[in-house]
Amino acid sequence: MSLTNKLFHYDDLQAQFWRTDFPLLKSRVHDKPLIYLDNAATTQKPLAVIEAERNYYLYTNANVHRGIHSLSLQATEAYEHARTTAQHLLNAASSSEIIFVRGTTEAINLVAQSYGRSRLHSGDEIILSQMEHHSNIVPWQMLCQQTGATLRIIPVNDDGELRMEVFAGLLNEHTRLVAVTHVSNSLGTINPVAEIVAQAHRHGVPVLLDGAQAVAHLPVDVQALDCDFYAFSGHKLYGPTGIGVLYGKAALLEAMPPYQGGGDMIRSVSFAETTFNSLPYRFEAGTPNIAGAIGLGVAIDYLNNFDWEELLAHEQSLLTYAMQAMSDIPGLRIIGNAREKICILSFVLEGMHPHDVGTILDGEGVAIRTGHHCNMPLMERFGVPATARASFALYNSRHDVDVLVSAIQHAQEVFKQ
Ligand code: C6P
Repeated sequence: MSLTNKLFHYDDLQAQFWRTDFPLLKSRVHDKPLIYLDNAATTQKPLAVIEAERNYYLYTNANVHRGIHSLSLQATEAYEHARTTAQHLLNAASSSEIIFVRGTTEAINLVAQSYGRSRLHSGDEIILSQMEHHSNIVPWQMLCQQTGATLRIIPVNDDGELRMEVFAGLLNEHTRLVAVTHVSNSLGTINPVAEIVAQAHRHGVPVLLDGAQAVAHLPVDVQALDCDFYAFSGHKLYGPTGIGVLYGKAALLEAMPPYQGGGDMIRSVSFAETTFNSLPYRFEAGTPNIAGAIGLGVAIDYLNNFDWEELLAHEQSLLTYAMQAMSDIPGLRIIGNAREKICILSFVLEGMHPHDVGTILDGEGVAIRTGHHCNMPLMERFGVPATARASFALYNSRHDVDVLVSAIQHAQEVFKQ
């Protein structure tokens, strides 16, 4: 890489410009400029999102779907507008297919307990993959304990890709659901989800996709994918924590029993009987995270200002640059070399525990995540207890990669002494 290339790379200049939208990225850690590379855990928030939440509480705060007073109507309108914005992000056919939840974890638990518990029986099978986050394992294990169903697992190859030939053989007349991640949070692998859905549907099996790591990095079209459920969290998409979306096909959601009981999800209640509200309210019991939903809508609007092609090109060029720079470091092993991946780099350094790497990097102002990343079965697959993980977002640049590389080299020096 020539010096000119490093200094005047177009994507880099763009990213430097984009990062000015994110106030926290101006901060210093241990008196060093913050290099934030923990975006798979949560992204930073643009000022527009922070202000949207603040303005809601300053000017519009009221409960939704309940009052006929002006503030309540305004809050309801803003909340429902956010739902339509999320519908368009996923290209769902109707806003009634968009259910606001706390995040990906709650979305998957909702499907497991509502769809799964009402339909699965002993002898039934659920297919997951070896790269699932615990949020897409534990709810299904709990369901298996409740129903007597069992889990079947799609293995991962040495590069961190799903072994699709094994998946084909796992589908059979006992399969009731496939639940896989769109993008792996540890490996960055982009899974062939359209192919997975097509294969599962040939067996009449519905598919849930965990989109937690996908939505901020790839355009998602649930109608084109034809998936049955799609889950994501707002906070990984430049939005607030505590808000997320479950998309479900209307026909499936209509046939599912409610997940939780309470206010707003009912049509009428007597001590003899309760009748339930229509979609999507039937699955939103109690006062929702109104400010969070509004903030999420603004985060999606923020992302919509970007040209997806430009964004993809930037993040892919950053990935190529980072993969090259990291593989030049002696003693560093990258875990996750899939042909299709987003800019997430998990690595281990010879003779160093990832937690020590993380601590030394923090001293240099570089924020990465270390640990099992809620992927314990995947760590076992690769024979490591933990990895260090650098994960990138639209505001990261080659400069951030350069600082990361120097910080890793510094950590190696410290450990040599
Ligand atoms: N992964 C990470 O550092 P929640 O916590 O509900 O917003 O998201 C859960 C979740 C589900 N699926 C995938 C693929 C994920 O990556 C996550 C969250 C974070 O990798 C926190 S453990």
